[in-house]
Amino acid sequence: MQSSHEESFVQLNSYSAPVSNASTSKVEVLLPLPQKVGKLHWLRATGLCLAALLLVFCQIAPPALASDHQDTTFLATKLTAADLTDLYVFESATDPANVVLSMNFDPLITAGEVRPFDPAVLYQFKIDNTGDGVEDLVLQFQSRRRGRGQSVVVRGPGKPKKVGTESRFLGESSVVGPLDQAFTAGKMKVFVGTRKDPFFFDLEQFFKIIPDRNYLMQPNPAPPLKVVSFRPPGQAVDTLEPFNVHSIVVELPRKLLGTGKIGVWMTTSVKTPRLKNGNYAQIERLAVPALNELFMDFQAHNESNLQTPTGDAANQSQFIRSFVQTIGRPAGIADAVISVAIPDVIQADLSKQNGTYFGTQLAGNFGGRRPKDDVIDVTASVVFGSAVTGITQGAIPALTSDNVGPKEANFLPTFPYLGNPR
Ligand SMILES: [Ca+2]
Ligand SMILES: [Ca+2]
Ligand SMILES: [Ca+2]
Repeated sequence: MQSSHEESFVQLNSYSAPVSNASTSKVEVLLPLPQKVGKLHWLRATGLCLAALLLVFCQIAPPALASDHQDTTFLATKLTAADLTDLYVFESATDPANVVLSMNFDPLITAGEVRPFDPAVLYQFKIDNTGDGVEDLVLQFQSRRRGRGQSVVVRGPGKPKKVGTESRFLGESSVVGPLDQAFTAGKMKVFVGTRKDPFFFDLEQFFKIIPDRNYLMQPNPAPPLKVVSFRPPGQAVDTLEPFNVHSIVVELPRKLLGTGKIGVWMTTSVKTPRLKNGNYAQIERLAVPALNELFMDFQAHNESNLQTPTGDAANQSQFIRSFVQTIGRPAGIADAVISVAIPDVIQADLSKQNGTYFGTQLAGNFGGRRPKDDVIDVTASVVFGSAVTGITQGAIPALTSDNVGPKEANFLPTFPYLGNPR
């Protein structure tokens, strides 16, 4: 934990090129493969011990959660404001000509907690409308002042002065608005404030299934896995139910972003002494939910956060292939995941309606991701079931749903769509 922390901290301050461990890091044996059934009793015993350890650990440590919550030790402990959790891209409920972008960050805000925004962090939606994985438009947000009287500065959408992992402010005029109430910025409706975290997931059980995804369990414990099912309905728990999150929600005319297919991702950036030019340096990026958390070694998150979608085909695909192989499923499963989720951007088709998750790629509709989409079940059904490929070999039906779904009370039917905070 300590070394990972220091590594992240060094990278924030110096942005030394991260050392790639991608070729050597492999997902450990996470699930009992068919040929290992004979060892199941041993694995179960180990699992009980590990579960007991986890229980003890959880009682002395702060909660460890994820969709992409707490995806590196540095973000979880030193700069929670830059910890991105979920990105949503969806059709407006009130105007079919509009699209909505929502970015969540700074997770695990407890009920009633008033957590300030951090003016050191630059938040950006990045939109590629030419299909090359390079942003053509950006939307920028940054809070002003510390303490009482905070406000937020909005810039864009506009053509970035610099693409990639360094950023500068857009040159065009900016709009300043209040926190925690909707305001207008040009043709956009904007909300920046605290919301109920819309993500839902039985993470407690997920960390029993794949404990090395937990930042509190680093370096990767071995041997992981013996638990091979989510909890049944009635016993499954939405671990994120008690928590709020910071959110940026923007509703704007589709035509401001493009006319056809787009890829959207989000980034957080900070100033660093390494950049003498004063540019902001990317510290996290995120788009497709559960991609990093399910397939990627925890230790690789930091490196992935410092990359751009143009590198995903080379860098991310190997983790997906390795994971699928480790759980004993055919390579066709990995091919299916890679075809819809790489590069790591939320795809949407602005010329279409009636979006469904991965619908741009699979169904020719708007695509995108709505706050109520059960992305865990969709992803788990592809990886552990036969949802997309029709491949049944090695399927693990008990892992195809976490048996937690969206709760209506956590959402709003209209802007800003995410429910009021606890
Ligand atoms: Ca994150
Ligand atoms: Ca582009
Ligand atoms: Ca679910």
